[in-house]
Amino acid sequence: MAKFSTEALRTVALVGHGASGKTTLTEALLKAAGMIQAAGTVERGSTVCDFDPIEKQYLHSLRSAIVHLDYANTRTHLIDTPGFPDFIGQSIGALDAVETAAVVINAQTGVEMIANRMMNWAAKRKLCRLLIVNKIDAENVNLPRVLASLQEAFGKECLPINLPADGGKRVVDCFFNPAGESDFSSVEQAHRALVDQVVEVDEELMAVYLDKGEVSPEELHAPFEKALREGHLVPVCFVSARNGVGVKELLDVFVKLLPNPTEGNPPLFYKGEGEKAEEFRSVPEPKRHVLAHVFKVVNDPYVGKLGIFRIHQGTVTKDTQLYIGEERKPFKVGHLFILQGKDHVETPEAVPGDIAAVAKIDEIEFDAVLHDSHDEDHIHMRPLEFPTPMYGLAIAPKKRGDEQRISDAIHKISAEDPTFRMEHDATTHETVIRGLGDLHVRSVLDRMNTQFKVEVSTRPPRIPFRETITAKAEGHARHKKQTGGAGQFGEVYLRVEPLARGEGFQFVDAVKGGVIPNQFIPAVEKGVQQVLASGAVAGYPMQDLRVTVYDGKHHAVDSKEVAFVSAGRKAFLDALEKARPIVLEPIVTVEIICPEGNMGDITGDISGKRGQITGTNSLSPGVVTVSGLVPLSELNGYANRLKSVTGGQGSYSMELSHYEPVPPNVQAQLATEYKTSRGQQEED
Ligand SMILES: Nc1nc2c(ncn2[C@@H]2O[C@H](COP(=O)(O)OP(=O)(O)OP(=O)(O)O)[C@@H](O)[C@H]2O)c(=O)[nH]1
Ligand SMILES: [Mg+2]
Repeated sequence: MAKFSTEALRTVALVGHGASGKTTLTEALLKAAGMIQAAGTVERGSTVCDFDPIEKQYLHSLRSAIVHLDYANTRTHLIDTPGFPDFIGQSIGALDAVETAAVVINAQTGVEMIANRMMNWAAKRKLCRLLIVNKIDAENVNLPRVLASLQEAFGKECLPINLPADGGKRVVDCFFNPAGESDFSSVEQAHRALVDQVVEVDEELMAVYLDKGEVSPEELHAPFEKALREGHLVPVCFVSARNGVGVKELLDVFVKLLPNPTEGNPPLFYKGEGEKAEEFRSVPEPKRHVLAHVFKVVNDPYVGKLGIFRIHQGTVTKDTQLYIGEERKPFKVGHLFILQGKDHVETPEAVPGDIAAVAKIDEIEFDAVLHDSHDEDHIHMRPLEFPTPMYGLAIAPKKRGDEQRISDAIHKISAEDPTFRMEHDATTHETVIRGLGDLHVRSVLDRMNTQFKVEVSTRPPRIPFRETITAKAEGHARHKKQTGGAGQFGEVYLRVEPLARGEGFQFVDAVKGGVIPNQFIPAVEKGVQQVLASGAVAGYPMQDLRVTVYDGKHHAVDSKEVAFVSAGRKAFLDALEKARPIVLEPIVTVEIICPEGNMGDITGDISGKRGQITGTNSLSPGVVTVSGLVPLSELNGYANRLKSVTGGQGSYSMELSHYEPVPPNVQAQLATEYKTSRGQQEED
């Protein structure tokens, strides 16, 4: 197998809205680079990237897939990602493995929600960005309008690097050889606009350009990379993944214009934990110590666990010993792979910029840093912000005795997917799985069924309400016990006060003069925490408050941990009674995709559910997205409701936005339910 140096590598994530054509485009690129004989189609389930049986059934990518294109002495590692909002976690993860985010735009529909989010995400993480307008062959597309809307949405730095010509039968180059006519604007003008934009990042070249009126493509290379890196230029190119127009030209853009790993912005790492962590950037040199980041983990039914990582620094071979995070013992790589969809190809070595994989190393987890020396212990990559999954279903095994197998399956699935989780509610004994939408959770249930051979029944889960306080108050308690031998003594004074929404819980030790000795402060906090977990109104965990312990008493002989735990708990309960506690409910942002004809019903329905519509958007001809803010409790059973309103054509996803107080009648009802259930428990 040919070897590629770091300079000969490119890394690109294809991101963008569902059905914009990313998987089809990957297929066209593989074909154009000579990696496959013929391009498959999503409809026939014959693509390299949508290889999973569930993907073939849904006609959507559900997971990111990795391929490589060897073309013109360059290897491009390409990640095809899902665009459906339910599976956005996979796209976010992929952005951590690449220099360039290539955002695919469907020419039929223009800028859509996920494209928008990905452009912002990529900018925030300082990735180079490329816009690819796909489906230029489709009927009723207005390409000048699409280009204008890209500039409106993402700025004047979005400039075409090629343009459709001959009625969309080919594209003309606007950068290297600007000649000929395009379908809708001047090639010469497009070329000028590009050069003007690029020279702005290089004063010397700007002077030459103003003097001579022209600069060569070679002179432009370094400033071009700089402009990409600084977000000063976002090239736009046109393709039809279906008939191949512009695909070879896109490959040339990858090879000639996209940054190699030494030309991109190196990613941010941290060494150390918490506030003491120091920032640093990896250096993409093959001779340095290894730093690789696991951005994806797959449990493959045939090869077992596969850890997929991007190498940011150093060289990995089959003989390399790698540590996983802080583990003391290394593992030997043994077999090193690069991926082509579901196929693994063994490779002798991987250098900075490579995306590679190892199989059957059980300790490898998503987001782990792999390294080859203890000098690199305690290194983490800047954390990714994944949406909080809110769409939940309570599950129970269909067959008795399946509990363990279900729990194993769910652990494997949630280890792959940071937007999927399982919770066990100790008060209701419910096991709840949570994802970003019904399609997401349904796909997990399908996978449990087909891959892990377990079946579960489902029902709507209890809502994760929270509690907080609305007033400042003071609390006091003395714990004193004198039974036979040594006694127990502890006394605590504390203050509670509300914090802003989302600030969580703070515990402050303001005790002066050692009236509560230092070693007992954790005991006081423990007592407070016990109450925090079970709430003051209706049995829900409390948040957004501060507890300050400011006074107390101890006894030289009788003070014990248990005494301060108990005094802390009682003092906190005392304060809560006066602090006007309330119940908070989760408010979620929902994105509903439905046929245009159902839009009126959907928006009316949302408004009737104490919800608020925040926007509507046309997705593709006849299909719209409706966005809104709705209390989660109002969405129980919404999947069925949407199914009946839209005749099965609708789907929705949601993520946590914030918490808000529930209306007084709901609070009263929750408090009563809680009291009744407690009463019953005591009787039992
Ligand atoms: N006319 C036309 N249709 C295309 C083109 N590219 C893709 N399609 C069609 O668009 C639909 C969606 O294509 P996919 O490749 O699955 O889109 P995707 O972006 O991977 O979708 P997700 O995986 O859901 O994010 C399919 O029916 C394709 O055949 C194109 O260039 N022209
Ligand atoms: Mg796809």
